[in-house]
Amino acid sequence: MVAGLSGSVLTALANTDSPKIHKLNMPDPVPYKQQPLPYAYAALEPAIDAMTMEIHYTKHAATYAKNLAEAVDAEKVDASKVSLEDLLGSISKYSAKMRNNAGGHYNHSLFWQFMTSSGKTTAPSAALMTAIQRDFGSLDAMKTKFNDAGKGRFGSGWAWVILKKDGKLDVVSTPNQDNPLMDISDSKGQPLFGLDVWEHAYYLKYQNKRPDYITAWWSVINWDFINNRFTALG
Ligand code: MN3
Repeated sequence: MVAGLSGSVLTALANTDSPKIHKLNMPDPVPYKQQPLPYAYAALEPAIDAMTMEIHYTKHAATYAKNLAEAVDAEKVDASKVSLEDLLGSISKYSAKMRNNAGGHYNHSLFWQFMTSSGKTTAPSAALMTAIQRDFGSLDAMKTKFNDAGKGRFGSGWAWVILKKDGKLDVVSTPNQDNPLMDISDSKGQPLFGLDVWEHAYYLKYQNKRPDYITAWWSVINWDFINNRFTALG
């Protein structure tokens, strides 16, 4: 994973001509296997409690990775040749098991990176802030739209800020473990960052108060990672 890599390394990865690296998808392709969590379970307290993080990472996310491996095997995908991003882009060709678990594994692999220890979060870069102001009016307006997408997602799913083909940022939400890279998605684009609004992501601490979880989440957002990702996606 790319945790801890400097911006110059990310840029170098993004500029590599390897067919496995899609400049418009990821600064570094997301591996098929679950990677170590880049911080301790308690690192995101008080916004997200340690027990929620431990169960989320060791049970929920680990299961997506395990089930993805089974689907990859059963459906004869050569993971050394097909990037996870490419798989998601043609997910309509595969089973529901592949869709749910490739999405689940990919979304969580990114989600851990979208967060950082409380108090260490920074701010959007000048370039990202310019795009936010252009496409939403202000950072607060973007946050409101994102929060509404998370609150309004009925049942389980994700809220996202995506970079669309036309170069503009937008806020969307996807059901279950779908994401905007999937060919079956109503809202397509490159995910810049996103938030898990499944109950398993917040219920121990917040119970039915999903809006409180969403509000608290902004205190642990990892702008450094997102800034580098925005540069690599552009
Ligand atoms: Mn989850």
